[in-house]
Amino acid sequence: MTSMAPVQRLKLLRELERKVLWLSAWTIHHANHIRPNRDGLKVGGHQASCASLATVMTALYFAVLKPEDRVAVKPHASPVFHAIQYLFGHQTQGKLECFRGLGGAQSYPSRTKDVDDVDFSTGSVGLGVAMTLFSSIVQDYVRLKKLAPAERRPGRMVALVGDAELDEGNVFEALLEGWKHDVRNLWWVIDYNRQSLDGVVNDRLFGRIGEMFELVGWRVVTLKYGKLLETAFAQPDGEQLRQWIDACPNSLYSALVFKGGAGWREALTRDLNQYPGIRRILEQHDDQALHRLMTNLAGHDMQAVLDAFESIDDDRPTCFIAYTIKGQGLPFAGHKDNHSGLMTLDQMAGFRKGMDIEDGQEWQKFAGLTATSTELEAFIAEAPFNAEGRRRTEAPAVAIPPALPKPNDKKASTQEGFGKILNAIAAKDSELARRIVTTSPDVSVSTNLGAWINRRGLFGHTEAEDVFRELKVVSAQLWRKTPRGQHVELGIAENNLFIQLAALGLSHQLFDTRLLPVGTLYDPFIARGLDALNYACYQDARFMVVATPSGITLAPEGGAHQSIHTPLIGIGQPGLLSYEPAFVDELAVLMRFGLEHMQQPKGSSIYLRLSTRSLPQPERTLSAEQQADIVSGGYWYAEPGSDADVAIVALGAVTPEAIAAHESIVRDFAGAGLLVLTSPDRLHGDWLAAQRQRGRTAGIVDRQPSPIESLLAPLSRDARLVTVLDGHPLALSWLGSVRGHRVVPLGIESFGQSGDIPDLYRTYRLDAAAIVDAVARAIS
Ligand SMILES: Cc1ncc(C[n+]2csc(CCOP(=O)(O)OP(=O)(O)O)c2C)c(N)n1
Ligand SMILES: [Mg+2]
Repeated sequence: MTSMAPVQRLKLLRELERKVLWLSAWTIHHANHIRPNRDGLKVGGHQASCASLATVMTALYFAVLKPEDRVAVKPHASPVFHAIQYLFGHQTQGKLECFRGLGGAQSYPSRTKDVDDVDFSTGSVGLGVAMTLFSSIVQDYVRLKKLAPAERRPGRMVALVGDAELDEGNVFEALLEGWKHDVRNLWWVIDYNRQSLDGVVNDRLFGRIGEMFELVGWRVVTLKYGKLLETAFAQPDGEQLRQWIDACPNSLYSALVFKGGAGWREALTRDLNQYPGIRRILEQHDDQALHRLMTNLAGHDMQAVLDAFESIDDDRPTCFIAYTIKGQGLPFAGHKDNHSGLMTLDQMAGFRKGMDIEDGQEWQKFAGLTATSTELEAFIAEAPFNAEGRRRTEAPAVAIPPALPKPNDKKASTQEGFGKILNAIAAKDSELARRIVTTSPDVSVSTNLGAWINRRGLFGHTEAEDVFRELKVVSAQLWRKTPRGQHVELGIAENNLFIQLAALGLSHQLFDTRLLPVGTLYDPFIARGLDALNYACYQDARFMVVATPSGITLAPEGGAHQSIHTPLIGIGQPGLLSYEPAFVDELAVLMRFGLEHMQQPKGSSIYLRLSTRSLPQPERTLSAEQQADIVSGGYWYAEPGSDADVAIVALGAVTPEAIAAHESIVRDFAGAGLLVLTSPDRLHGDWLAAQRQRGRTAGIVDRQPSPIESLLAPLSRDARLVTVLDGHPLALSWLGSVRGHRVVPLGIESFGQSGDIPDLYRTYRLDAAAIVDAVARAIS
């Protein structure tokens, strides 16, 4: 590669750019027009959005990127990505033919579903962009601590960003956080095609974008005009042409791009005819040439793109604003409605002809190009990006000790327990302690991470002393930043928390070293970052999220901070296993399990819903069997008699009320049981899995009951269940379907209000009396 003459390299890259444009458009066309359509539904794909990034992506993947770089591709440029991987030999024709079909190349690049080396999944606009920023923090975190293999070079975290993505607030939340953390090795390439989904992006907004990046310390490189236009500007009166384009509103420019040569001629004649130099330019260009000139933006000028990328040789974060045309080279270029536009059969036939591709040669890698296959193959084989083979790493798991230290307080909340368990881990120098990294959006102290941070310190690129400590102002909290620190403190932005966790939770695959990320936030604010949480899980990132306080049990803090439906999120969110322990000994078991489960190939992330309510702790030493029950989702706190007619089922902080209610009903219902659950999510999932398994093995042997089926087995057929949790009752009401028991579900269905626990539990019918009432109702 290095030996190749620049002219030759440019020539080959231009050829590949044509091919990438062709393949992306053809992949979409094939899925929509050639592959049989069985359900009449539009398949879709974004030919125009692909076209605007063809030059930039060709330059990056075939010339600029190195194996250590990691890229988030704008979601709707997925076919461009797959086309490039196809040329590299990492993607198959079969999967391209099946684009957007089952098992085919994905609509939007997916780490877990695509086979061709996707670094970051994208889809929900804005999130992939932020993901690169938080990954750069992780890269520095592992590098400064020397956790990654010594030979690993720092890579650039690259986002290919649609201009309309910059309307997503999470991008700016991330930018600010990145500035605070002094992020490095970050490239954001903005595909400035001036169009979004519905129309043309706002001129006023974009006038400010560059300044915003500069404000937070980024270098801004604008790729505005290509070499043809620059040459025209250098001619007499050329400056008038530059000023005209500079002042041209986005909507007019886009419309003229669509109209083509005649449109440009008419507009320029109207506005600039008084300049002899402009008249000369108009005379020298026929319509086709004039169109080529006027659309010669730098984002489509291979040399300009290469120059811009290759001019950067430091690690300062850089924003490239690449002026492009949505649909460049396609019949609907520039049209404001082109976002989901697909070429018609006729348009595709014309486009194919223009590409010199014969009927039947559509998937051939080099059909229609002028360079020989040998030249192109050799060039592709030498792309620096692939120099080290497979880029995804798989760092080994960290061994978790058989038991975590367990605090022995007689009364405690699960939140305190969490803080103490982490503190005890922090106190020892172990591999486990070294690998845990915590993060929180300005609620570290109030979620009990304080002791951990005191011992392990805050993470920062450079040493920063705790000023309060230096000035001898007494504080329980040490706030010293060092590269050795193991807590990444974030500002209040739950989106950032979840994307930071996503990045930390992929360290074993992105940066070849295992981290055990633990993030804390208030339970209600999971909803604030929910799309980012979903995004993290979608990528199969592995972390533990600890949400506390939860429910109405935080009592005096009132309605705004009460979480009601988070237990349903815990059940409904794939890739996230949720637990809500009542007692600290359960929590210790679950944290241990979670840290291990997070690292299993078939594991997942973990969500612990905790509480600030201090509960009397049971005096017990959990046997191995009890520990296994806690992990599988629940256990009989009070065993039911055989053929019992009633049982109370409790989850989390309201367990003492269930215990009290149980004590009072056993007088009347001797065999009544009390089932304490730790995870409706786990029980529900295993119940469904057992049924599916049975479906598959029907008639053979496997009648293995799932844990909840075994738990409910001792009850009589028509026993009644009263379920209770500090959250939406639906989280437990499904238990009635397991064995056909009737359920009276208690829980929270409306916004709460402030109060103390006795008042609130009475008002929302979670107290012992309400549970006893519900039992009476159930029985009658
Ligand atoms: C969070 C989210 N909201 C809405 C969408 C639907 N959507 C997909 S692309 C798009 C517009 C993208 O415009 P831009 O980023 O400028 O990309 P272009 O197609 O112009 O390249 C929208 C609204 C989405 N993918 N994600
Ligand atoms: Mg756009």
